[in-house]
Amino acid sequence: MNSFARRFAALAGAAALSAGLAAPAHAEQWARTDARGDVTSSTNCDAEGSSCTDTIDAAAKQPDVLRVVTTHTTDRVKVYARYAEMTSGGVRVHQFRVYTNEGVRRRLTVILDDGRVVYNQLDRDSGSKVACAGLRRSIDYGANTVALSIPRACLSNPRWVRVGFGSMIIRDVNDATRGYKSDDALRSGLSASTSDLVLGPRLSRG
Ligand SMILES: [Ca+2]
Repeated sequence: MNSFARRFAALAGAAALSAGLAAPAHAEQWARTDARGDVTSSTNCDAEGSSCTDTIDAAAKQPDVLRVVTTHTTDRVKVYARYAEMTSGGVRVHQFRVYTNEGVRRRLTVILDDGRVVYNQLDRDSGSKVACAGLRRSIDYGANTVALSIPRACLSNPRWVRVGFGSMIIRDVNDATRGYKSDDALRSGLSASTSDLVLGPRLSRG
């Protein structure tokens, strides 16, 4: 995983644990309308793509998430996101974060380079790979949508899950200092370097 994705993936720790203790009502499906014009632009990063200067770029249409729907079915955990606009150019990262009632933390990260999938893997927070057959993805550039799903069996068949989702566009994979643009589907405003992807409410198996 490159440093941008790793940074996006990191910083969980105590925040994730405390968030896991404060979950509201159970549900099989949960949806949120995300703010329009809340893409975080990260610039002037260090050589690792960290310690950037983060600002809101209200004019950026990519990767501006407008709507996210998360679903916990009898056999899969799913996320669906709709964007203001989505093209296939450049390097894009979509990350689906899952936290379970057993304290299992996983991330499904999909990285595309000009529309070609170059990374599609379920990982632990540490970054180590979790073997999982049956990961699914559907990316529709006409409808501006991304849908990802993980079999429950790859998550230890949880009683409930909490889900986060976000996307980023890397400006130059050969120059991490140039930074990236990102949007957390469950948070309005700055997100890039402040904390991990926000988790939604508990979703019981439907
Ligand atoms: Ca948004």
